[in-house]
Amino acid sequence: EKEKEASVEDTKETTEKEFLTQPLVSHIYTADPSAHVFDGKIYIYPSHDIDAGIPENDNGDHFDMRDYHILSMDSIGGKVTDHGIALDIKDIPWAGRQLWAPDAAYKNGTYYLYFPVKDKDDVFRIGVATSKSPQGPFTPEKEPIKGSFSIDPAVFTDDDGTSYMYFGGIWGGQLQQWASGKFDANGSKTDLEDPNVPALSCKVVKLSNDMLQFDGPVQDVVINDSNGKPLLTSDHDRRFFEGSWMHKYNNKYYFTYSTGDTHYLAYATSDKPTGPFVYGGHFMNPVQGWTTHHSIVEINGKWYIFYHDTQLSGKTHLRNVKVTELTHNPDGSLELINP
Ligand code: FUB
Repeated sequence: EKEKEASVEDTKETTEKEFLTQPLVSHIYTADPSAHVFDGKIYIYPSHDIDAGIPENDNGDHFDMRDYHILSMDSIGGKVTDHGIALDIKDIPWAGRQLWAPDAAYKNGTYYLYFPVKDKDDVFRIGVATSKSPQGPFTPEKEPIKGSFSIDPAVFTDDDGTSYMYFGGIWGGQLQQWASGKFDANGSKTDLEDPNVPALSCKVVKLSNDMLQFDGPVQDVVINDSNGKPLLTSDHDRRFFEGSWMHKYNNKYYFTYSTGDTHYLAYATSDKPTGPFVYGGHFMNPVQGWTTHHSIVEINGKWYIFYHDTQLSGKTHLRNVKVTELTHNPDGSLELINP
């Protein structure tokens, strides 16, 4: 009887281990997974990659996504359900092209889907859509969020109920074109183009109580090294590029992000959600494919990272989401993952 029990346990463990290395779904391409637990169920809000036939370039034009599908599962290792189209670009009145990495939040009986998309002038803005169900369908607001720009919104609600949006991305994400505060159509296509100045920062802003607007100034997410010096533009291994996320662990705020052209996931910590943050290190080595994008979530007392690679297609714009465990070391550092 004992042997039988042990073998059932072994099989369970093998199945979970296998699940943790495989794409969550293979019937569509998915990327940029923002995972949340709503009502005891795991929901994943990913980009839906398609092959639009657009040649690859540094601007990311080949990422020409047109809708979102939401995935859910009851537990890690459980069956994954695709809930179909939750939001279509054709239903967003102000949208031009490229529905990039979304995130979701819940407040007072409503679910919010935040999404970056280029407007009709080809400038990235961030929009919000609402639903009474975490799986959608979502109805978009008529206009983008006032004062929003760039890409990759990540919404974090602190224990006191205050919600913050982190957003931004350089290169194709256009953050550098907003360096003066106004969009510069002829601005740099990469960064500040000065290796010795502090690197461009991700942005953070408080959200209004109705979760539909910014409430207060857009601030820089400052990341300093352990000597209190800001990371510089030339510091490609450590500086912020795109794909931010925020989670709180042991009363510390962990700002996590992609280093883009060096393909790492890195973290920085602070005692406050708005920083300044102290650079901590890499916590995931490069995945297969150019982009790396993640979210971090606690599920039944264990921490997981949802991320993507290109295992199914071998093509950088046709990605697949995955999940694996994340370890917080006793000293507060994050254990490095070799995906
Ligand atoms: O999916 C398009 C873009 O690729 C995302 O917005 C970035 O974070 C990168 O994953």
